[in-house]
Amino acid sequence: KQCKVAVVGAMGVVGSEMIKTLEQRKFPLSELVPLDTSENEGKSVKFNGKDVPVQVAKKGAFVGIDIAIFSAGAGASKVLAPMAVEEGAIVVDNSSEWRMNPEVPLVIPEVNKEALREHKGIIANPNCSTIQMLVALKPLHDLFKIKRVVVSTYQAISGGGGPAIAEMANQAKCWAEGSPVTHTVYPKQIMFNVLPQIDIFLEDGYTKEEMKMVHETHKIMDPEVLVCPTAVRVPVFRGHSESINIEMEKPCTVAQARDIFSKAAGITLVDDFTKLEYPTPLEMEGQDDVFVGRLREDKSVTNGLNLWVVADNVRKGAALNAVQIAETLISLELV
Ligand code: 11C
Repeated sequence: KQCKVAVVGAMGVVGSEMIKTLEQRKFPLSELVPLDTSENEGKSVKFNGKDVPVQVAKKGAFVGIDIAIFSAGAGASKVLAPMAVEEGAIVVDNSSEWRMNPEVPLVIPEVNKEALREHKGIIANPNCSTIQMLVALKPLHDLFKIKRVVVSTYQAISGGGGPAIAEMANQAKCWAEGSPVTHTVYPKQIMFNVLPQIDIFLEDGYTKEEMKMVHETHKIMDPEVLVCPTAVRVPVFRGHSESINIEMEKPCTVAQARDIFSKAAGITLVDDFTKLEYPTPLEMEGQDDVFVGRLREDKSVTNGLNLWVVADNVRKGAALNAVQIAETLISLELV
């Protein structure tokens, strides 16, 4: 089936990557409709070598659209996603707005694509840090049942979009020139620093980003898995890394885990410490897979394992996962 696809937030970091991903994966498109705010009207995006004009995302813009992929922020999704559904589109939304709504499937195709069958018009794309963690953990959970996860993230600044990327680039420039280094996007200087804060703090001292990892894991994979998260921003442009410690019900050796990861969908194993082989965000940038390495037995607990997981947050963490959801909707004949 050929679909007419709208990308809402087409001029943003993730929206642009969505358009690139649709082109690279030869998505069965009859027409691409880039939508954005009125400020961007008249601009255009490149798609398959042609300039496609950006239209305004507003009432009436979704008539005739089969699938609308949104990356326009929670506020815009709140208003525009129901409007798009009313006008006949299926919405794949990258924001946090709809993720925990019980009527809305929250989907990582490698983990829970069957949840798509329950959709009522809106499908949510999970948070980037959850996506890469669960792509890595699901194959182990299926075989050994994970009881508890302790995860510390090392998240790239592109998670904060264009303004965050510009802020760190500017901080590097100012530092090199010897001028004062300022900040407005992040609460403190990010260049040459590490911030143990992503998003706002909640009453108990956890951040919203940390709690997304807990709640989304429960909705997507298993409500019984205990998750203890610490989300940290690091001065990396693109690619989130995660140090993950798991405790399982059944024993799993490092050799078994390596064998499982080397065969799992959406995962590339990069794990040979004797050759200094392990994934880093700089090397994995622009790639589709979730990269797993540094596999070690946790000798301090029974059935424990440590792993290091890296993925491009703009790609598998956002744009690619959304496009894969759209592809799966077509393959399951849900469009
Ligand atoms: C970050 N994870 O790295 C955030 C960005 O809920 O979609 C994505 C926020 C979200 O800053």
